[in-house]
Amino acid sequence: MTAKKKAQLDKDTLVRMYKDMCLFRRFEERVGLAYTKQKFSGFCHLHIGQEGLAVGVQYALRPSDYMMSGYRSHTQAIGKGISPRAVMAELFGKVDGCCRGKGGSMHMFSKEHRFLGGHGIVGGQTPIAAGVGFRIRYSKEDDICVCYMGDAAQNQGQFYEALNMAATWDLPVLFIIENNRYGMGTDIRRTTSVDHLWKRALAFDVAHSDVDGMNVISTYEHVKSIVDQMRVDKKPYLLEALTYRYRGHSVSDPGTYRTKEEVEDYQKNKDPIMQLERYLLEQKLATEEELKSWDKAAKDIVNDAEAFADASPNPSVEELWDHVLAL
Ligand SMILES: Cc1ncc(C[n+]2csc(CCOP(=O)(O)OP(=O)(O)O)c2C)c(N)n1
Ligand SMILES: [Mg+2]
Repeated sequence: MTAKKKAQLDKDTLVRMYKDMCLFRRFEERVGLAYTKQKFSGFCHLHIGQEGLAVGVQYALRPSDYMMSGYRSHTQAIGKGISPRAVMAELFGKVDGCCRGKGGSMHMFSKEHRFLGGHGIVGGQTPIAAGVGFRIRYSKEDDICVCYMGDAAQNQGQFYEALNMAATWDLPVLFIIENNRYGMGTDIRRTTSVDHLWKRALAFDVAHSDVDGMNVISTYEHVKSIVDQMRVDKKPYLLEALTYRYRGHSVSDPGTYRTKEEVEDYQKNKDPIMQLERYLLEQKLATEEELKSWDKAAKDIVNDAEAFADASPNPSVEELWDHVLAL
């Protein structure tokens, strides 16, 4: 299966995409700041730089589709419908968080929004996604399950088991490798034998391609055509999305494994928000003032989310063992 048919985007959708990318960036910037202010502790992995992919994919889906991801998934969860308030409160370990404060940064989850984690075990979401794909097939639905993973996660054995089962049983799972070129401080070229990660699909005869994940429009158009086809074919697909994270792997990262120039090159020349900004201005779909006001509106949403999370109470001691699986 190839993904050739292009989907057209109207002005309203492009503007909403822009607003969402601003929200995602501002949200993560605030999360980073809140961490340094010790409003929460533990792990914290920011998605800054990768917004074009999150938004492009989200717009290609419908609410009944499933999504799961790794631990860099605060804003993917928001894109899937969990409110910024509930995600921020979850980060702060508060009772109004989407997991009542018991999941934290790596474990955003909402059955209602079909966002099935937030997984801290690298690659751990991939067999679960195959299970969700099986459920969709068993129920004869035409939803799909998007399963994000990192470039390092695709070296995990369980991913190959999941891909094999998905291919053998025709499970509608769209595996998306967020290739941001590094797994913690390790360059992907030091750990992977292939030059393109989509080649991993060849072993299982799974349809595959790559996409420029820094460009929200290309991502949307490409993923939309894949998803539309998957609803008919009901087979898995492996997409390698080329992207880049600006911040460290987590909040404690000396960043010695890459150069300042490399990071700056992405920020100055390939930034997803900047690319859409230019497009909107060139096409006269927005003015400078409008762009600024939309970014300001994004900051307002983040202010509201943080104030909400600050005010939300800690879970009570009495509910310590509620919603916890103890075997
Ligand atoms: C099974 C397992 N092995 C190792 C780790 C430690 N670890 C956490 S993140 C990470 C790197 C993952 O990188 P990648 O998949 O590229 O995702 P990214 O952080 O770039 O989004 C590793 C090795 C883990 N959490 N789980
Ligand atoms: Mg990576």
